[in-house]
Amino acid sequence: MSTAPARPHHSFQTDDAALRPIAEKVTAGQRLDAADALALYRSGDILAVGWMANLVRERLHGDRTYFNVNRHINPTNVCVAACRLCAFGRKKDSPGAYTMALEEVFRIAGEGYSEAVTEFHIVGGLHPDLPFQYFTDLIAGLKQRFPQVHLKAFTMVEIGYFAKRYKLSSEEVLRQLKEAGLDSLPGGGAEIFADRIRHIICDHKIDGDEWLATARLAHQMGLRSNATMLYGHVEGDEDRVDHLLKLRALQDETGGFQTFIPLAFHPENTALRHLPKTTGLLDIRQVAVSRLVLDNFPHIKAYWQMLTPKIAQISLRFGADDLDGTVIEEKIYHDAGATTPQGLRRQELVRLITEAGREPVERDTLYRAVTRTETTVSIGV
Ligand code: V47
Repeated sequence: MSTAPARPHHSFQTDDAALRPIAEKVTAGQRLDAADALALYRSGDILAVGWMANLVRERLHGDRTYFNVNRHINPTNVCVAACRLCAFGRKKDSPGAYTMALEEVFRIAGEGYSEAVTEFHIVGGLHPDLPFQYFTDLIAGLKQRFPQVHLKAFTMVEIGYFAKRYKLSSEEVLRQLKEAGLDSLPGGGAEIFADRIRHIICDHKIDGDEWLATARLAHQMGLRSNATMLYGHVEGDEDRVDHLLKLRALQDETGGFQTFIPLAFHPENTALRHLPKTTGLLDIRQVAVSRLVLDNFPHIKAYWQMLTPKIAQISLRFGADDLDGTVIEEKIYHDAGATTPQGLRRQELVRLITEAGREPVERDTLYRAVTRTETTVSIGV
């Protein structure tokens, strides 16, 4: 397979005068402010924006591009929240509502096992009737059956709901889940922090400040997490900038975020289905702006399930250093009309990365390199 050399690069060039001072800051390793971030969103010169994001990406990671072999498990789609952005949640008596018995969760977890999964990504709806023990038993049962698999489970929104529903503090919820075997938390549920937008897209779940407070707490308790932003619906550039700056401020405080994942809104089958889908240019710009503004986040993930493998591949030259995983059986975006395949095999991820002139590195959830032979898997420390 022929691979284009990643270097040498051309020097920075742009016709957009607003980008010149930003390029100076980026080259000097200085932090960008809100006005800079807005200028990046509004610039017509996407290649210049990408050039800067790529510089930062290569400073941090060279050509290394991460992926993992994971499996998503969504134990229930029953949800009290009814977010307008979501096509996945169901009221408990509605057609299509499901809740897995724990044995079913364990069976499904085992199905992808021959692919040597290193991570289970577990998120679900806010179910009003399950006891808290369902969740602690789910984590403990998976840990017992698959001790080498990292359990990345429950968004800040689920943690907040468990606290409210079971009348526990968020700290106690996290403590019990951690004791059961929870290893880290995914980045979902952040959406857009600004109240005005949150009221439109997801009125009935924790607000932006609570999301951030829960992430802070998790990090203080030694749990790493990711962070997301849902873009391409009713938010404006200012709302995106506000979201990114709030995440950056919290990361300055805790250092607990590993990866930022911009999530492109999929309108189909949601209450916002009249909205258009995001365009390729917006997707790529969002990856680049994220890389430039979130200077303290180690990784920017181009989640191929959301972006399509084609856009995710291109974004590897616009700031992203991670493609996420093989993701066997994804439901949340496929319910919202995603047409991407449900899972990509390892070799296909490797091909996407190599053809982008990058070096594929299989990682575990904590970004340690995974080495495989025919019969063994070992994780570097
Ligand atoms: O929070 C829901 C989003 C998120 C729709 O941490 C939708 O590694 C688009 O957070 N269109 C959950 N998006 C997924 C998530 C995630 C994914 C991959 C990796 C990681 C990680 C986290 O999905 C929700 C919400 O923002 N979502 N409905 C929709 N119609």
